[in-house]
Amino acid sequence: SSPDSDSSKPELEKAGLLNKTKISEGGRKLRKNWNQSWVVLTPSSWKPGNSRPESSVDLRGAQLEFADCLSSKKNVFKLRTVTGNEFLLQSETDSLVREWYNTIQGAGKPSGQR
Ligand code: I3P
Repeated sequence: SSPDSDSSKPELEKAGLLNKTKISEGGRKLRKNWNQSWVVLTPSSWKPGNSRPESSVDLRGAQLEFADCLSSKKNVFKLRTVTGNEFLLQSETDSLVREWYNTIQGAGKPSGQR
């Protein structure tokens, strides 16, 4: 194994800029407020050290679907958590959105099903 796989360090799986808006909270519809966000995907064992996430989302059991019909923007997908919170995520870069979709899709499943 490489020096990078030092188990004392949290393993960062993916990070980048995406446009994000929350569209519902516990099943209740919210008014869209698109913002560019720095999105970091981390293992569930991860604990914030010096970084202070503005918000975090538990992806276990989350459902994803492409949802261009829910926005005037292109490359939009919807993330729905088991608690009924819904987010739209978007980027102008098609390939980037597909990468995030696939990575989040894998992260929300039990490891045997990825
Ligand atoms: C919303 C804003 C959003 C837009 C949304 C509008 O207006 O323009 O960007 O979503 O469309 O309602 P406001 O700023 O007055 O709240 P998209 O960019 O995703 O299209 P929607 O109501 O059709 O979702």
